[in-house]
Amino acid sequence: MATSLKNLNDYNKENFADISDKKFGIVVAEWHSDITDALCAGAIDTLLQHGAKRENIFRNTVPGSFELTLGAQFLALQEEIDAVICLGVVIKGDTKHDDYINNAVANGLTTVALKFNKPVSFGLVTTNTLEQALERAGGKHGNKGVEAAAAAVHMLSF
Ligand code: RBF
Repeated sequence: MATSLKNLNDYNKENFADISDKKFGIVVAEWHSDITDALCAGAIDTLLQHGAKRENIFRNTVPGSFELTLGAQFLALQEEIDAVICLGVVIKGDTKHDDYINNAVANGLTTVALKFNKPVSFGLVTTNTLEQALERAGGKHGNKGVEAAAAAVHMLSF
């Protein structure tokens, strides 16, 4: 699906299942919210393009990316939710906070997916700079929200 320097919407949609009755929970971190809002817009557009109904897409916010895991768990617990899409941006700073957050989110979301047996997408943009994050939220490196939503739809077709 994704490769560098490519705009990333060239996955094969034809094999995807009908998602017109599927319900999606989206969890959006509020840190760098201008960027996470763009990721979320890309995710929602993608779900709609694949046939999801707007009223079946539920957007929730959490303070920061570290909280994506618990937000995902709250949603995955709800029986009617078929898949969860998690979106955040973590930018490297002077300390190792990014490592701790990124690893916690990757491990946490994996655990939630396996515990609830539901797709939980990892839409966490982890970059060295703000510019690199913008490039991945509708810029020259595509929109990782689009990819996270497409991954959820793909997994519902498994
Ligand atoms: N949350 C993000 O979503 N992106 C960040 O880049 C980010 N940087 C942080 C840097 C530091 C030093 C700390 C302490 C937190 C940061 N957070 C960031 C917030 C984190 O995900 C979480 O919301 C808070 O630590 C509260 O649990």
